[in-house]
Amino acid sequence: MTHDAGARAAPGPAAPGRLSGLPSAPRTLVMGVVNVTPDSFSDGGSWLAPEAAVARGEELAACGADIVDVGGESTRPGAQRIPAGEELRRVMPVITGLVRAGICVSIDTMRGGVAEQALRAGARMVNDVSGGLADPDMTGVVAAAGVPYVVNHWRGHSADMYGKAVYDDVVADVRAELSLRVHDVIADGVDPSQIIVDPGLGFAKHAPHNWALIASLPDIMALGGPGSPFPLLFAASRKRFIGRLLAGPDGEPRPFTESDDATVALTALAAAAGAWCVRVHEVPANADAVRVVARVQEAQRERAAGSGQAGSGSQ
Ligand code: PMM
Repeated sequence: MTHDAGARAAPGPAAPGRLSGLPSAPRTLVMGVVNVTPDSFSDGGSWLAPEAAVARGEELAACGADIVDVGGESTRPGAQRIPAGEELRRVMPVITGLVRAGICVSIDTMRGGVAEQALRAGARMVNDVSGGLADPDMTGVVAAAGVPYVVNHWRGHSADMYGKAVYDDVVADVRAELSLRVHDVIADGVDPSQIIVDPGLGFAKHAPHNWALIASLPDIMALGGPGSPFPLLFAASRKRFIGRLLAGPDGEPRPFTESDDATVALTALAAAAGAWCVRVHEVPANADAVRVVARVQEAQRERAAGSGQAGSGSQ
């Protein structure tokens, strides 16, 4: 499968509002997931051997992933933490292999020390599902490196997160808590232009909370203030609330491997709402979806400008 060469490396230091060192494109980006874990919800155990994980990352990039997200610690509901040494042992050979292959790598970790070593090995962005809450060292590492940083909405570790899934108004509460996190990571020295926000679908959230947040993505991006929305990472791929929605007549949730079509539908909706990037386990159909949405948005702009000519020659 071939894809357009729409993504290009951001040249030199980032202009204000640009994410330093990451690909950019006139469309939503696609992040492919490689979980180097035995127990992640949807791909646990598949890519535990470093060679298999590197090959998977290369495959994701070849079929359209702009960024490959490498994680070594499962955050599935109920997951227990692993030691930092084990996390490093899992992710480092994979990051090194993917960087050597010229792939843009993101490190998915809650630990500052793991982020630091991953960045030293060539990772270009830190994806911290705890938004800086799990490790007080994280923001210092990110600030010193000046790399893009995902601030995810999070209320606590996976072992007991559903006990914390209590909201008055989930959209207002997530907005307020994310806003506080963003304020605090900036106070710790993180460059505001390198912050990406994520509503944290599934993290201390039941299905109705996730759907409400998906319906309100522009409200989350608007945390960046009038005229300068934060880039938003949308990570719904294969999550349980999708399987629950698509349960069969017996009430059994649809297995995650059969929720990839629904993930593509959500990708299209998120892209249409202005998401900066979608994090997905299966890339090709999502890479197609973000291109379709971008073309429709282009047609909307053409019509708004009064130049909507069918058959003008562009694809
Ligand atoms: N979810 C998972 C892992 N990493 N990162 C971000 N930014 N947002 C998420 O929602 C997120 C994440 C867990 O999903 P997986 O185990 O299927 O990868």
